[in-house]
Amino acid sequence: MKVLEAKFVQDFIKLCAEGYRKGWHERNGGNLSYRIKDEEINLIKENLIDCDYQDIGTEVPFLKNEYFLVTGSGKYMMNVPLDPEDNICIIKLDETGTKFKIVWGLKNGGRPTSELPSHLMNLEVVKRRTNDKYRIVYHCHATNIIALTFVLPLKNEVFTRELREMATECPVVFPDGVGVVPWMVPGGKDIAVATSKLMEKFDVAIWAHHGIFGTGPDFDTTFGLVDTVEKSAEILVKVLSMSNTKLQTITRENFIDLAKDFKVTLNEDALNCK
Ligand code: 2HA
Ligand code: ZN
Repeated sequence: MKVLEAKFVQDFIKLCAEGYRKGWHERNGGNLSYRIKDEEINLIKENLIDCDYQDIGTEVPFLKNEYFLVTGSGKYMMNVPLDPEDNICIIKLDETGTKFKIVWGLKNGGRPTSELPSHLMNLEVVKRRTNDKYRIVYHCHATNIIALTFVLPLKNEVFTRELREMATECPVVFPDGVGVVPWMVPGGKDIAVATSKLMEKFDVAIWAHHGIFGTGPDFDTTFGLVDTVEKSAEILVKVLSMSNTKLQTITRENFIDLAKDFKVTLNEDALNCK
């Protein structure tokens, strides 16, 4: 099978296009990675090429020998559907989990996303945490979430409570809440370590004054998660723009009732935070 005919590649491209349509990917902003299943790589194996290994810039031994589909560094999400082979690539990790090689794509040269250390460290943490279920890490520059990082305290429980309060389905979509990374230099190991620590607990990490990282088992769930978080952030921005007091809201007791009916366990720190 040709690489571009594979369902996971089509789904990857669709997410890039949808994120761009949302306005979350100005210029080369944002990136996406997918940990490819064995049966998926077997379908396209005849198209893969060999080349030299390069350093990842961090260690991810739990992902050794695995294959990933990732966006290219400096590439625009806008262009992914128009010419996938120039904008995305498949990489394979070596047997130590410290090096990668490009085995397909980036046909005019280039490197995987500048945030590769964050993507791989997050994918390693969530692979372990979910017993192999989670395979996607998506980073975008969602406008309203970024705006909130200038006015809310950069605390996990505050962001979780504020976002949850804005949309009834939030506690069901992200019962564990969201984590927040203070402003850090992007692209390196330090921010990757800080983000992956949060991914031990949360499916969402917000980078102050920068954007959001979401993770999940498949493309729709991961995109839906980020979309829900950003929708709540948009409502909160509108509420804060109209008034600094709420006349009514979803109360702590309401959340407890919701959690009981929907059979989810809500993060207690956020529930008790006022
Ligand atoms: O330009 O979003 O964080 C890609 C990015 C870096
Ligand atoms: Zn970014």
